[in-house]
Amino acid sequence: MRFSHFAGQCLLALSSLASASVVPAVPEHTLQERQTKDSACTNGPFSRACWKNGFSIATDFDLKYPTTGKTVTYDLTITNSTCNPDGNGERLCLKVNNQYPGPTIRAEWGDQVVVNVHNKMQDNGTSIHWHGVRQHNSVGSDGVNGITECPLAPGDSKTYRFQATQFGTSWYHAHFSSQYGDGVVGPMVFDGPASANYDIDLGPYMLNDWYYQTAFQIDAITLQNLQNRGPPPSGDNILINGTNQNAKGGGSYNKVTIKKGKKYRLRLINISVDNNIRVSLDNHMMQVMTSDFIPIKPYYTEWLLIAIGQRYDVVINANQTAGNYWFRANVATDCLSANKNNARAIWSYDTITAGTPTSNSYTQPSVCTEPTNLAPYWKQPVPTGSFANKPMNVNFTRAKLYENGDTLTVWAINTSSINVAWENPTISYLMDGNTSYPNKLNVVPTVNEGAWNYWLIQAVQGLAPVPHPMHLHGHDYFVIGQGRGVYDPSTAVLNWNTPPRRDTATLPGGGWLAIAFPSNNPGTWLLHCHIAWHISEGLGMQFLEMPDKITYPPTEEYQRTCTNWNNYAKNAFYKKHDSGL
Ligand SMILES: *[C@@H]1O[C@H](CO)[C@@H](O)[C@H](O)[C@H]1NC(C)=O
Ligand SMILES: *[C@@H]1O[C@H](CO)[C@@H](O)[C@H](O)[C@H]1NC(C)=O
Ligand SMILES: *[C@@H]1O[C@H](CO)[C@@H](O)[C@H](O)[C@H]1NC(C)=O
Ligand SMILES: *[C@@H]1O[C@H](CO)[C@@H](O)[C@H](O)[C@H]1NC(C)=O
Ligand SMILES: *[C@@H]1O[C@H](CO)[C@@H](O)[C@H](O)[C@H]1NC(C)=O
Ligand SMILES: *[C@@H]1O[C@H](CO)[C@@H](O)[C@H](O)[C@H]1NC(C)=O
Ligand SMILES: *[C@@H]1O[C@H](CO)[C@@H](O)[C@H](O)[C@H]1NC(C)=O
Ligand SMILES: *[C@@H]1O[C@H](CO)[C@@H](O)[C@H](O)[C@H]1NC(C)=O
Ligand SMILES: [Cu+2]
Repeated sequence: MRFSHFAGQCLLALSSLASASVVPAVPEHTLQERQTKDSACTNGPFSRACWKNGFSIATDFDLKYPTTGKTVTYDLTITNSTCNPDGNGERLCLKVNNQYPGPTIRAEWGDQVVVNVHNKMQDNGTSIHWHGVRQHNSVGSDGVNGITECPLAPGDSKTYRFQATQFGTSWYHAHFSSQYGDGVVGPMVFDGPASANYDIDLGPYMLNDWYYQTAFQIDAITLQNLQNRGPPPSGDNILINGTNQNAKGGGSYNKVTIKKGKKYRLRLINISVDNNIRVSLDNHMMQVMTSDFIPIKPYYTEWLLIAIGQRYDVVINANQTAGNYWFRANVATDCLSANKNNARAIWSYDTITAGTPTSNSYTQPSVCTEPTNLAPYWKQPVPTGSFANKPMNVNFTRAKLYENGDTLTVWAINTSSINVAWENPTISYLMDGNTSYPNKLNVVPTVNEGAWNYWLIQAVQGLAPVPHPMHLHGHDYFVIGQGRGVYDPSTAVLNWNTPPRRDTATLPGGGWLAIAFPSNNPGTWLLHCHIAWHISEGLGMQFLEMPDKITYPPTEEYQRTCTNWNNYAKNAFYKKHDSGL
């Protein structure tokens, strides 16, 4: 019955549809064919692949996206306050609109998003990055202080403007050193089609590590870490959507009520600073349908490992015996993540009395590997290229980030740790036509428009094998391969035909990550490890792409924020103490 419903409403290539719960693997299409598959069908519980006005899950959003003509506007005010998300006690918290985590930014695919950010903190600048947003022709809204803007000084405001050219789940966070670990973070949802059907959208479900010291304190310990380059301090707790009990039992669990027979879409987002998390709902398989902003061929899993910055949208079928079930978010110790407590939430069917679950966990996997079955819904092969001759070596070393400063623990890409000058962003060099970028900006040019960039990121051997979640701004890159040890072209397994595509993928501990992306987005785009301590310690570089075609931010606002920042910085109590990112 559901099947005919679906088929009747959606004219997509769904003739091989077997059941309403699973959108089947589509026949393989080339990029060109894909553009002809959009249809006029309407989105609904049984036709989530559809959207409207000729756009659908089949739309190639690199080339085409709706322009709704609608503008959604948000005001985000950042204040220095306190919070107590797990009952352990109040601590400093940099809140957004008086909330931790911050409010959800929600728009529809194709909308223009306008966000006015007001910095009402006393002692920090800020810049807000809209994680995963392509920023097509709007690099000035990418929110990376020292690269795309000067930080916003205390008391100043700035308007970010961008179009939601893709759909799905993401988050926003500050890029001012490790500030987002203290609270400047929130979810972002762009409504659009999906590759699996569901009845109810539960919205974002954020997962993160939580520390009883502030992020700036932990970061300082990590940078000064003289104990033989030892690991950073462990987190104290994990939060699920901003809450959990603490190890001593105070605080409260997040609670979700579900109805038997309904299918729920849950938007999982890892907003951690340093911990890989594995999640599971007892007795309920999760049907995974996205990786970051990319719809995938849906598959079922018991446990899902999520690295920092990554998102997975899943569908949960409430078809078990009505009862209370644990939702678990465990620290992935096999990924060398360390935290003193795991998190739980309680999911209850609406027909029973909500109470403490007695449900049992699925067996937790013990190997730290990113999910391997993330084939994009629309297959997009990548032209074969070579990775052999230009590795970017990720090294752990010690260096001075400043003249006359301490020797610090730093990460480096090819012996150079990124270290931006907040008052002199890369965009200023570009506007001035000054191509003498200092080495510490780690500027790497991309190939010309339309051609493909192939990069091998290689961990230097002999270091602690920490996995690094590598995030690229301005693109969803293609993950051509991942492996342990040193990349060997004669044995490496590369996937050119159905590579996963996303904006954050893991460089395996002591291993390599081979990525590809076409030059099609003018701007300067940060590639960095999303472990807050690691980018603070320099693990990043920027790709300068099609500089002749960059659309610059409005000059007046750009100059004003830089002037205000320079005036503030001269007398600021706290100084920059790290890469600035
Ligand atoms: C927040 O307030 C505390 C206490 O007044 C102060 O020490 C700290 O520097 C402030 N932080 C920011 C980012 O404004
Ligand atoms: C930001 O504020 C925190 C205190 O809340 C302080 O520890 C840190 O040094 C400040 N950073 C900068 C660069 O202002
Ligand atoms: C998690 O929190 C966000 C924002 O506060 C809210 O919109 C969402 O509904 C919550 N998710 C669940 C599953 O409760
Ligand atoms: C978030 O990502 C970090 C680092 O990649 C990881 O250690 C942690 O387990 C992840 N958290 C969740 C809930 O998946
Ligand atoms: C519940 O739903 C899952 C996922 O759709 C399915 O695999 C399973 O067979 C269903 N179980 C029952 C008891 O219907
Ligand atoms: C990194 O260093 C290697 C070895 O010296 C070199 O081949 C490669 O081109 C460098 N990569 C970048 C991005 O500069
Ligand atoms: C990595 O850093 C160490 C310590 O500074 C240095 O001896 C080594 O040459 C570096 N290796 C590479 C490949 O850059
Ligand atoms: C270009 O930038 C460099 C590094 O900041 C600076 O030393 C130099 O004066 C600049 N050149 C011009 C022509 O502005
Ligand atoms: Cu890292």
